[in-house]
Amino acid sequence: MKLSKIAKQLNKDIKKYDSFLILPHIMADGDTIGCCIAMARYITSRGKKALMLLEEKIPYIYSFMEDSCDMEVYVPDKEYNFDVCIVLDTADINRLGRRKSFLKNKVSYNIDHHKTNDGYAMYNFINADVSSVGEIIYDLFTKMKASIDHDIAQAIYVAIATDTGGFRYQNTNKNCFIISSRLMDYDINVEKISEWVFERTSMNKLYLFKNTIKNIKLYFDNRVAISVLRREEYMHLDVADEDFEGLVNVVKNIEGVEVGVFLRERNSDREVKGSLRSNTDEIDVSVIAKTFGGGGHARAAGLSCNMTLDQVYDGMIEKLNEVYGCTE
Ligand SMILES: [Mn+2]
Repeated sequence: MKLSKIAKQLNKDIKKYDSFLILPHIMADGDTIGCCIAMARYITSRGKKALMLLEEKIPYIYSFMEDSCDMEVYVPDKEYNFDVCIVLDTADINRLGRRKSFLKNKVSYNIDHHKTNDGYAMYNFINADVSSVGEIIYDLFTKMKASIDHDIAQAIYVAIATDTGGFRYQNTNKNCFIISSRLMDYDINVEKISEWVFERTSMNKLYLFKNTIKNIKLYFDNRVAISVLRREEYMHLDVADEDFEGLVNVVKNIEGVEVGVFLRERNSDREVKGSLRSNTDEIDVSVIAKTFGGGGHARAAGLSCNMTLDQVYDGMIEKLNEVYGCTE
């Protein structure tokens, strides 16, 4: 569907229906959170009910936006009454976790920028050429002639800024800057947002960084860097999924490294979560992630699977060996 069609349809549905459920993906990041807040707040400003329903507690670094809209953590067996369901930045319906059944028999929207998105909703808009869903939401709101306020502008800015790694990643484009400059008209405080989202390091995170660096191994003439964290290394800390975010950059940013991989055991030693980054157009890491049930973008992909860390590690080396030849 074209964006102008989605805009028209959504305008119609906001007029027609009373209650909206806005869903971010599991282990929510800045893009999905920012977009959901912007959407929920906008719908509320039109006099309708909108609830942002998260799978897990909002990560601390985004908690400064908590009051921008109605938000809750999903409670099993609780009754949620709504007419329309809007899913943002979610490549795959399974990335909704326990909330995926909400789409059944409902008017539903799926707005995303992952090329692997198969269009699981009633109305789908997928554009893999943009930096973030934040970019799409801004363009959508413009087409809808939506009125924006400070909190909506701030949320869209967070979405774009985080998915582009602070306007540093390859997906950063002209439109990111054009949109952000327009958002500045709403007096958003870039310094405050950056401090919350990018700058501070908790003691726990420092510890994770230290171990991630310690565990780095280089392969294939230093073109591949892999690091891991095992449960025994961090179980004694009060850490959440969000604390592991960005650790993959430690391996990605090593000079000369083309592929950076970060793997960790999650809730058991048979549950692995991984992040993959590519610094070259020659290697599409989403293809590698896919062989472990994951997905994502060519330069940034992720996976989550029920295998041991060693199994994933060895499988990963094997996959990379296909690309880099058998010197290791
Ligand atoms: Mn995104």
